[in-house]
Amino acid sequence: MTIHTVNTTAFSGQRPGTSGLRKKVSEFQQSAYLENFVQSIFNTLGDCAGQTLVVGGDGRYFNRHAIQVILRMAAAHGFAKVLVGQGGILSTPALSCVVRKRGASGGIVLSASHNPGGPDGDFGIKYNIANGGPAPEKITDAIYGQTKVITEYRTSDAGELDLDVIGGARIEQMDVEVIDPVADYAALMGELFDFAAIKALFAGGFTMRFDGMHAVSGPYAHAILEGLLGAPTGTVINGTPLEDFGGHHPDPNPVNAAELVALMSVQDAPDFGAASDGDADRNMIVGRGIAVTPSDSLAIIAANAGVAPGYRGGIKGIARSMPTSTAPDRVAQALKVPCYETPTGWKYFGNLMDAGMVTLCGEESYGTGSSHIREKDGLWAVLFWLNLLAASGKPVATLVREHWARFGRNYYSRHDYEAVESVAAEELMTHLREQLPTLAGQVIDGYTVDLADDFVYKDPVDGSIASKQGVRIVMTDGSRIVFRLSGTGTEGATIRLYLERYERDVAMHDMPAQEALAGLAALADRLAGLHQRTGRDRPTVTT
Ligand code: VG1
Ligand code: CO
Repeated sequence: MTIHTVNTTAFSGQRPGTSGLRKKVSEFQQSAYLENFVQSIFNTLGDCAGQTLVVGGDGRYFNRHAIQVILRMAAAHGFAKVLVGQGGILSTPALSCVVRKRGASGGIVLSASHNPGGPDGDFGIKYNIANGGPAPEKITDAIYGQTKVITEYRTSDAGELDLDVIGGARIEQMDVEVIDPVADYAALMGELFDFAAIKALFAGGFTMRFDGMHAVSGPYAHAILEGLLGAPTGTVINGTPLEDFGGHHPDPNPVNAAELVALMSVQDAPDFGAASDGDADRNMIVGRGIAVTPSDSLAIIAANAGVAPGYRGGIKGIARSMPTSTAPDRVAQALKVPCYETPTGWKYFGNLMDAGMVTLCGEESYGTGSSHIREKDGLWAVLFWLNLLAASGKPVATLVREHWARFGRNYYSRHDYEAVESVAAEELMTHLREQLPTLAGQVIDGYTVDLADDFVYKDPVDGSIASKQGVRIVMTDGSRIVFRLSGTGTEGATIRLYLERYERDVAMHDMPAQEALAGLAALADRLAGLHQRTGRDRPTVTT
């Protein structure tokens, strides 16, 4: 085995987005494309000697190859040890858990999350810091800076390592430990939730379907739900990770997990349904005949946190991404704890959790989590709901309705316009930004605009500033229109329009969400010239 320095040329466009670098697999397959990015991470870290790194991914196409490349390069940079999940598998939350539990200096997550996989699909890579969470912008900016000036990378010429057998190996002077991808994570879940109560629930005939969407949550769900909690075999469906996710979008929302939603709509539907995404950090919660919006789910979890042993002492605060509905804010107010509004992307929650300022975090994009790790956590949310269902004895629909009756209902929807021509999308945002200074105070379609701005976040812990995080138009009655461009797409631009309307009156809680939001959607279209500029008469996906 020898360590080599290889000459290379920089690639343009290796800027990490909302959650790491995501590109088409074909782009990653270009010679040295992955190596350049990994070297840029290591260059940013500086001296890696003696450090421990955790590596794993969601099992999608290119995952195994990427891990071999990273192992050889880590060995060439003097890492003392790399922990890698068996078969190259580690869900994003499990990787966060392992980094924290084993005191690693960081981790590399290989995933494009909810984006499709396979040779024609997407791949992704993300660096997580020692707290187990996504690297903050300061670091991702530095990595990007390195990708632009890179001229060489260092690697070992060692052969392929067998990732399928648990145990130790060595590359150059570096120890490699292939670990059980589920064990540490499952143990942590057992500390947070009342497993005895959930076990008793299943023993009593409670039925559930968990849709793994052929992605990485399958092994975790099999082991925890069907193994530790005694749910009958067959509770977990699509539970074997496939390199192409069976050709589907592993995105747990009512559109892409339509099969589960249909299953939950029939008369003898299971009591509870849930799904998770490509890398298992997202979750969808479905009751009999009701899909819970992620914003409501966060609010309901916050309002009932005390049912789970890990949260009995109460929560310190909540943080939600700006486009997420304000339902959690109302709970925070009732609990007399702070609620922080951050830009989109889990990396902005890390500082707040590290500083002990918040316990629960969430995003409208089916992401919920807590300070037990530093990533959003799909199965964690599902286990929280199971704990709540066991403790309350009430069905999902009743819990949701009671929550609305107490706090009011935040009608909510996100409209995505995917693969729009980038120039048209940028122009739309510019057009909106130009109107911002004059919107406040205007009365449009019966709404009075209270605030109109392009969201700027000042991190209360380190004072760092993130600007241009989305155009928001907030009405005096709490209704909101938010526009931003996606930072995870790999084709053209994706425009996201977020709509929210608050209804205190219980008599008004029964409308279909799209109907309740139709007026705001029309207003948003008019302000942005959405349909005219994109040439589309409806969104690609509505959730
Ligand atoms: C999307 C979501 C965002 C989420 C991000 C990563 O980003 O909107 O809330 O944090 O995906 O989630 P964007 O920039 O496309 O809107 V995951 O599960 O794809 O890592
Ligand atoms: Co994900």
